[in-house]
Amino acid sequence: MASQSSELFRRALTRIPGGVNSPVRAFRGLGREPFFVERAAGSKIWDVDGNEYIDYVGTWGPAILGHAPTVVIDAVRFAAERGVSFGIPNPYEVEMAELICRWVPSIEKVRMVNSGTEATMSCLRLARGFTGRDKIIKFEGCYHGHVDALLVNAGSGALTHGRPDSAGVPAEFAALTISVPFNDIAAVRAAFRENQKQIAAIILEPIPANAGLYFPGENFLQQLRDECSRHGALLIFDEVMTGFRVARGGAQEIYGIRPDLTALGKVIGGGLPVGAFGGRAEIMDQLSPLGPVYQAGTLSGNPLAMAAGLAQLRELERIDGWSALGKTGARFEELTRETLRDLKLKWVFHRIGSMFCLFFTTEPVTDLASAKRSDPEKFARFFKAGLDRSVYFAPSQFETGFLSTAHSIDDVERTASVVRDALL
Ligand code: KE4
Repeated sequence: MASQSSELFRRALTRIPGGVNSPVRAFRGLGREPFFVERAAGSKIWDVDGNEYIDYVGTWGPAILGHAPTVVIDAVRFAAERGVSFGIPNPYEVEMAELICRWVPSIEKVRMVNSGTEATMSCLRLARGFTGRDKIIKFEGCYHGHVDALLVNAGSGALTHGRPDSAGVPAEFAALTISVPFNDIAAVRAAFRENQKQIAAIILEPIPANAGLYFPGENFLQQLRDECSRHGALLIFDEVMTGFRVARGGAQEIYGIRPDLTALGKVIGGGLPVGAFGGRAEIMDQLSPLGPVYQAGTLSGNPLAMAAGLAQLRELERIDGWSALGKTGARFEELTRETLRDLKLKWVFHRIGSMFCLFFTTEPVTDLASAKRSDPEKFARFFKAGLDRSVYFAPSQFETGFLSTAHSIDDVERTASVVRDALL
C-alpha cells in the first residue's frame, strides 16, 4: 500500500508546481520522493507515516532552539489570543527593533519584513537610493533569496536545480549585477575599476552557506570593507542564515566587521514568516515615510512573528545558547572526523558553531567552483542512507546542516554511527 507521504505527494503534484512550495524540498536528483511532516518537537520530526527522524535542517535555520520550543509556543498563544495581525504599530515591534540594535551594533535602525528575500531586496533598493548608483557586486554561489537582481549565479535551490540564473529575469536587470568568485579580492577590485562610481553595493553572505558551507579567506571581509569605503559603495551582509546563530551578533561580531546594512531572517521569527534589514541611521532614514525610498508590507512586524522571535532570542540569551551549540557542534565534528579517519576517507568537513557541511570532494572548498567538485552521486547515497536510518540531513550538497540546542549528545552520538554506516 502506498505510504501517506506518497499519496500526499501525488495530490501535491496535481496542484503545486513540483509538489512543493519551495524547490529545495523536492528531493530532486536524490532518487526518492519527499516525505510529508506531521509534527516536530525538539530535535525530532515525524512524517505522516509515523517515521521519526533526527532533524538537521531545522526548517533551514529558524529552529535554533529545536522545534516547537515551549517558550515560543506560549508566546505565540499569548499573542494570538490578543489578535493575530493589526497593520497598526504594536509594542512587540519596538521591543524587537531595540533588541536587534542592542545585539548588532552596526544596526542603528531596522525595519521588519516577512522573508529573507524581502530583506535583501529592500537592502538593494535602499543602497541604490542612498548612493544614486545602479550596479551591485555579488558572489557566485551566494544565495540571497529569489530577488530578480540576485538570481545571478545564485546558490541554494537555484544551484541544486541547475538554474543559478533564473528564467524570467530580464537581461537588463542581470546586467546590473556583477557576479565574481567568493574570496577573489582581485576580481572585486577589477569590478570597481571597470565600473567607476557605478557600484551601489557589495552584497554577500559573510559565511557562505548556500553552496554548502565555506569561509572567507584571511582579511577578505576587511578587504571588502576597505574597497566599499574607498569607492563610496555600501557593504551589505546577508546574515539571514548566520544572524543570531553563529554568535549573538552574527558573523559580523566574529569577524569584527561593520557592514553598512545587514539582512536578517529565520531565527528572529522563531519559525514564523519574518525578515528584517537595518544599518546606519543616515541610510535607513532614506526609507519612506521619512525619505524617497519606498518599502512596505501588510504583515511587517506581525505580532505573532515578533512574539515568537522575541521569545526565541531571549531564551537563546538566557541559556547562552551559543556556547551550548558550540559544544554540541564540537562533539559532532569530533565524531565525524573520527569516522572519516577510521574509514580512511578524506572528504572535506566544514563547521562553524551549529552549522556544518560534508563535501564529497577531497580538494579544499573555498568558493562555488571548488564546492561543485563534490560528487553528487556519493552525496545522494549518503543522504538516502541517513534517511533510511532516521536521520534527516539537508537534501542537497549545496545546503548547510543545522544543530539546535535541543540536539542532545545522545542524538549526536547516534547520528555519528549513522554517518559511519552511511559512508561505508
Ligand atoms: P527566504 O526568502 O527564503 O526567507 O530567505 C532567503 C535567503 C536569504 N539569504 C540567505 C543567506 C538565505 O539562506 C536565504 C534562504 N535560505 C534557503 C536555504 N538555503 C531557504 C530554503 C528554501 O529556499 O526553501
